[in-house]
Amino acid sequence: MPNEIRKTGRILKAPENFIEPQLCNAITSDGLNEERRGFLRKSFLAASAVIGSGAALVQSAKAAGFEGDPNILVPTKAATTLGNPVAANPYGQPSKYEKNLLRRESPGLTRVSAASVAFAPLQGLFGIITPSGLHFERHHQGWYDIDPSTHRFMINGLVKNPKVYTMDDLMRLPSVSRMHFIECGANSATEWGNVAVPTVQYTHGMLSCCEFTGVPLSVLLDDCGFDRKNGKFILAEGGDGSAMTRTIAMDRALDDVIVAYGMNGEMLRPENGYPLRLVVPGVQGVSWVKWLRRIEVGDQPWGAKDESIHYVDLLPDGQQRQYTSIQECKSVITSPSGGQILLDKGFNNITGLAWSGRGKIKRVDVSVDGGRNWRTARLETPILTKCLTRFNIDWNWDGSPAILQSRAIDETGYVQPKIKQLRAVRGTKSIYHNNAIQSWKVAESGEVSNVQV
Ligand SMILES: Nc1nc2c(c(=O)[nH]1)N[C@H]1C(S)=C(S)[C@@H](COP(=O)(O)O)O[C@H]1N2
Ligand SMILES: [Mo]
Repeated sequence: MPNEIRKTGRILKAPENFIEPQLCNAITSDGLNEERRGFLRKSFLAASAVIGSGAALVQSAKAAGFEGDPNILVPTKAATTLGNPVAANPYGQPSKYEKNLLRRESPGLTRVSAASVAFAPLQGLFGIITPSGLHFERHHQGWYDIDPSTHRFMINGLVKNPKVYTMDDLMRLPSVSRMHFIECGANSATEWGNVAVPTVQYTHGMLSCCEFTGVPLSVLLDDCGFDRKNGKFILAEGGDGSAMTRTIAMDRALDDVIVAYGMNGEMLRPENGYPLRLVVPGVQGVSWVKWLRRIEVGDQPWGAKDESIHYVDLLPDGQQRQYTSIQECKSVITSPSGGQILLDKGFNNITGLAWSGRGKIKRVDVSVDGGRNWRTARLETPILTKCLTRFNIDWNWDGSPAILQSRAIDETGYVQPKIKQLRAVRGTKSIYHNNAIQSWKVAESGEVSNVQV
């Protein structure tokens, strides 16, 4: 890494990551208020001053004839004492210095009893896998920690042998492990109305990506002898009080849907459907039914409440788009992103995520001038189908205002649209399926904010 990068490449994390949660009250849907902004800048400067005081050490290290990194010479506590014993934390936890990297409720949304959403802190995550404890949460009626020994899963309807499975029954069957993203259909909903919530956590944080393990649904449907002629749809039903049911077409059900119990190498977390959830790759989150207790095979769609009243898109001509299940190709720059601050001109890595419900990501372009010029970003491996793909691109910030955007293209050739293009077809009344290009404005001061261009 060239030296100048080390000297100038500093992006401060969004305020939420390093200030106490209660101070986040100052962050509203309008961003930071003036007083808070001043306070944060002062804290940044204080933090830089501490880092800067290493200069004296460099002097004495040089005097001692040491040419390398003087920090190696510091007799730190870690280098001179016995460490903590093994298994002091039998279940490992993040460092105490990371305690502010949390899923959070949006300042722009009100909670309706237990039914709410907690967003994943995309600005603080690396690579493509979401740590289980930071996976976003969306519950229509709160979450449960269901005893797996009492949980039952039934398949009925147009099948020869309706069956009820225990968790033990399921875990004896052939299993697969696959990495897939899950995105709530309402992710980026606030952008339809240009609410401009302050950070990427709230614009795009109803998005996560994990390795899921479970039994292919096709294996279970075969096991029950489903009616291959008339069985055209399945209904998935959750065990919570929200009466969450979703219709899924049979060709999709037989393709890559998983009845999953595992997430990131261990059992699902209770918030994410423990002990059983449906994984429907590429399809909006609502179909990924949690606390899954029943699948019915039928010959036509059910038109349940969550597919006839909710999760439909109101179009300008008054019609509704229904069963708009697939999450179209989308991307977002996660750093630098809203709420972060660039402290210096010079080299800054731009990084983000791209995904498509229709397959693999083929290319991501990045613009730093609001979409006039585009450069192709580096895609990091692995590049998997219906999975997040991480991209990176070099950027030398000259200190003048900039507008950062990313534009993803998937293997079908579909190009992520601008917000204006999307509005021209879909209007402004939608809540769901906003996959428009996101713009982050970098001000001369280095502050990054959410804008629409
Ligand atoms: N049983 C049940 N399944 C559910 C829900 C729910 O409230 N109850 N919420 C759905 C919605 S709208 C989404 S976006 C995803 C969220 O999954 P997560 O909480 O694991 O992120 O679960 C879906 N499955
Ligand atoms: Mo959702």
